[in-house]
Amino acid sequence: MTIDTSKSIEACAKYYGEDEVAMRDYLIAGEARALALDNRGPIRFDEDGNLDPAILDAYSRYGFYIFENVLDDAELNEIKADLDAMRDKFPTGPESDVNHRGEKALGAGNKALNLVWSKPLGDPLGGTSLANGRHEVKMFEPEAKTDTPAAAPFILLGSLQFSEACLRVYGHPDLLKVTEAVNGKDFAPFNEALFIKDPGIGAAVSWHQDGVTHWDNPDFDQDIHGFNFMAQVYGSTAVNGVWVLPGTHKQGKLDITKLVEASGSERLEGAVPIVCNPGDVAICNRQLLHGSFPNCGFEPRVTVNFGFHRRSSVLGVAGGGVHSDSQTFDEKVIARRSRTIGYAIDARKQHFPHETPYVYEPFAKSNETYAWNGNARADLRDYNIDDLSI
Ligand SMILES: O=C(O)CCC(=O)C(=O)O
Repeated sequence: MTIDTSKSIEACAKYYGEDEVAMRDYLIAGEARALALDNRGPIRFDEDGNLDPAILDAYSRYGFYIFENVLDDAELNEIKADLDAMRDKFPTGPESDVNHRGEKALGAGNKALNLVWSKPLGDPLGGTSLANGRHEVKMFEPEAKTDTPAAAPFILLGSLQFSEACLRVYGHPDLLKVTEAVNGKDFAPFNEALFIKDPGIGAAVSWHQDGVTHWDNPDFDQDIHGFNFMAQVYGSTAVNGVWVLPGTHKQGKLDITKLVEASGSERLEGAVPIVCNPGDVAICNRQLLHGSFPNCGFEPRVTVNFGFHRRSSVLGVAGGGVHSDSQTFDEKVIARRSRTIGYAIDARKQHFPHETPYVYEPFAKSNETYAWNGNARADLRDYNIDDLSI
């Protein structure tokens, strides 16, 4: 790990009042435990192009794995430039449709939800019925400094329509090969988002498991709710990163309230942070118990989040209604939603002509082709209405 978190850990712990020492010790111990796990390294394939089984083993054991150095500095700089451009278009606040220059804001007039805000260092989901009530417990909400803005940008949904650099990450050939190794060659999309955790204001995401649909499915297994890739633009640390409880993706639906009670606080025993350098991409099982504390440190985190499912997990299934209005995901909906994969592969091919582009089997079989151009850009508007939310 190249990020020195010692100053941020001290600063963060101070926000926790009488729990200062407990929080500091928890962050330090969690970071050490995370770095001792054997679940990180470059994406490795054998001569036949199959993902190294040791990676799949570790992913299966812990429920997450960190692929190191997937995005180089040039690609990260392009993402950062897009982030700057998007922020320039952010509405001035939660109820606003205009940016700081009074121009139409990013996502204004869209049907689907885009930018979600929080109070600084808040936990907008914890202990509420939002997102199917899956965030059972309210995290401690530290008092932000007085000079912070009234609202903090938190999650940007439907992100591929706003950033070509993020679209190109979505079409990354090695990540898509990892996807087929986990979900099969006919994998289907889930959703895409940016998680924005600005220093001193970035909000918490309370402990939760993502899935809402298949917990009682007779065919339930550890991969039935799919996974998320979490590409790190600035890195991810014990202070600002997602924490996970390794192995819980195999344990069915957990009683989070009980776990918090048993640990005596939201500092769940045995949990570890997903520690990444800039350019690393974590894969995180959606059933793994996970969450993040508010960012009380000095380093920013922006996660380029995008997930995939097995086709059998979504085909014919009634959507859970968390990321999009509920609808039954028939072949037509899945095909429509999958156009993001086609556009992403072509956008990446145009930008990185030296790479071998990923071949997505469902398109190869149906002879569908997708070109990334002005029409495609317009076609992506509101694409997230069809997020395959399960
Ligand atoms: O990035 C975060 O803080 C939370 C991510 C998360 O909860 C998710 O991807 O499901």
